[in-house]
Amino acid sequence: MLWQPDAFHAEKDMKWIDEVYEDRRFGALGKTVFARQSAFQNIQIVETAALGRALLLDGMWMTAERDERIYHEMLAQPALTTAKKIQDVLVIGGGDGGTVREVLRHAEVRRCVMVEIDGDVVDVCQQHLPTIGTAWDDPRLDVQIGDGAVFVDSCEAAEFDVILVDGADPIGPAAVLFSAVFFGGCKRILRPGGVICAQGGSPTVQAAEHVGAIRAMGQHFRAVAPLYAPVGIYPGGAWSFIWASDSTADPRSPQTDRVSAIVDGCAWYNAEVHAGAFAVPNSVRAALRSDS
Ligand code: SPD
Repeated sequence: MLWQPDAFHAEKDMKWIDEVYEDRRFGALGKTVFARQSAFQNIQIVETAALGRALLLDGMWMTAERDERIYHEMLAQPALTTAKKIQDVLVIGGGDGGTVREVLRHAEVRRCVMVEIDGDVVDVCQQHLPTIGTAWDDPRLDVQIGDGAVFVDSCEAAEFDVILVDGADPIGPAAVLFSAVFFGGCKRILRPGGVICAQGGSPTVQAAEHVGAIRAMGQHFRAVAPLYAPVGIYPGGAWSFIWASDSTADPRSPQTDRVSAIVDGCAWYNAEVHAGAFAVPNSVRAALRSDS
């Protein structure tokens, strides 16, 4: 039997809010405090009982105040601590501002360009999720509203040291951000020693998409290494990121000075977490060995 909201939550008008993914539901008890249909998607802000305020796009959980730091740290910091240089950083997506916040914690970063397709997401998150996007006023940040794939094609070759792909799920407007064509474009605009890291979906609930993205990156980069972290609000709870580079740097060995510069402010990330996160589950290894 479904657990029902108790009197405390019922009085606050809290109901079950679920992301329906294929034949399963992933939910939290909460109350919708804002909803808008943008040109691209439905944007919903929910006050949850367990995780603070959260953002859903087209009914899919994107971020929540009390577990966003794990996601944003693990998307950004393994790339930022292993790239040769981190002067110029490109973030594709990431309209809640959590990823650029992580980037701009590094004093070495000179310029961070964020390209988000849906300007309404940025506006809504600035208004409703100010604890996530805390770096909007940083003068090194250049926010551009537009299609990330088109932006990549418009860049000069070797323009960025790090690219972080913080797209939504591989359905709808973000599907292109999982394609080999897109990753080929990213390779063109990365400098020697540069690193790309993309959110890679759930290794369990979205196993095919996850493995497909690893393969797509492998078509273009000499080294591809998935890494994993728990993000409780996402389908399956286990989440992935895919690190790739043409450099010979070991993805498991971060530069200690860069880690030291940011580690005290991290909720999850540290040098040991970094190394351990690159352990690849057997199910993913087996899928990568298979033909399809
Ligand atoms: N299923 C959720 C996938 C989330 C990817 N990015 C979310 C944006 C967080 N900055």
